Amino acid sequence: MKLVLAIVQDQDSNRLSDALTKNNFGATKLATTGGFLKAGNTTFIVGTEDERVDEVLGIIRENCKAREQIMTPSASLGVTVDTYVPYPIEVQVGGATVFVVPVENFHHF
Ligand code: 2BA
Repeated sequence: MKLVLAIVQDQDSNRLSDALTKNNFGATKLATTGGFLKAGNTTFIVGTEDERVDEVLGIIRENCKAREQIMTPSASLGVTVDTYVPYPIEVQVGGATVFVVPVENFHHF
């Protein structure tokens, strides 16, 4: 058995949730925050049999789009405030960041 952890953009989360449910995957959604943009994103936890992992990955790929996001870097340590000009930069986010990890035990009481 495997655990698929997929970090996706909030805009894709309902569509992905519907697609997983329609295909009989059990999924849990967590409201999470990206470390770099400090913006909300959604993490899906999907436990599934090894032979269905590729199917989950296909569903994630089909339902999650890459998007450009603008961020304005904030002044950080080591930068003199007088000389610091926070130019906005464009960052490409997603479609999805996915980890597949082995499950040692699964219990459903
Ligand atoms: P964030 O950490 O908010 O990152 C958003 C996007 O910013 C990233 O998109 C990437 O394009 C860019 N980015 C991240 N760190 C950067 C850096 N040090 N310098 C320049 N650009 C940087 P994605 O790669 O698609 O990641 C989307 C979200 O997935 C991330 O949101 C984070 O929540 C999660 N994630 C990505 N890689 C991860 C990892 N290795 N472990 C855990 N979570 C991860």
